[in-house]
Amino acid sequence: MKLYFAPGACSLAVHIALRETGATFEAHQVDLATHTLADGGGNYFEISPRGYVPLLEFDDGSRQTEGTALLQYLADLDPSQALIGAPAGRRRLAVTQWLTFVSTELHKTFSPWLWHKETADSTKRDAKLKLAARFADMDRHLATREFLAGDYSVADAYGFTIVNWSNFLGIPLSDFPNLRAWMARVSERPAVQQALRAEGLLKD
Ligand SMILES: N[C@@H](CCC(=O)N[C@@H](CS)C(=O)NCC(=O)O)C(=O)O
Repeated sequence: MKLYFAPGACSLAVHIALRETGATFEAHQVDLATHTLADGGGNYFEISPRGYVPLLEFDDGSRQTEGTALLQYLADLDPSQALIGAPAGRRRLAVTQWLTFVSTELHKTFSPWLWHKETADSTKRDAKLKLAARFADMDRHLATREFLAGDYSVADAYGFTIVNWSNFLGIPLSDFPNLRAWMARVSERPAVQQALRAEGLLKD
């Protein structure tokens, strides 16, 4: 498998899941400012017509996108399904609920601001207010739990990736101690450390 990623982008969640499940993969870096491949400058739109990461390319050359779908697929490759839970089970429902929450309530509130610094101040203000309300929800939820859906899951990898964008945009998490403790717990996982290091986001 090949993973197309950009450092710290939402593709980091898929990168983490690949490492958590021990899958064999090659990582190909994309420059999202120019939509070119970092290793050779090829046009990324020829690989991903929307120009988005993450994208997984399989050994037969077929390509699939949409982070939440890729995370569920990768979690299911592990026979234990520890990162997602059994089909039709309550844990599966909780994990997919949190994946959807992260995608629709957090990810798409942060972007396009994250990728377009010229975003109007009024839009940034609205985004910050909505994110603060959602972070407060998560903080309450995490007051009595270590992870979003019981044990660690792909929802935590995705949530960590997106909440981490607060650092890039200078959004303080000081009002959310349980959220910060959860971020720290997720960041300590060896697969997360490896993915952050491989993307150049952690220095020795
Ligand atoms: N619906 C896609 C969205 C992916 C997405 O927003 N990717 C961003 C990085 S986090 C991107 O590649 N942006 C580049 C662009 O907008 O040109 C998914 O959930 O996987």
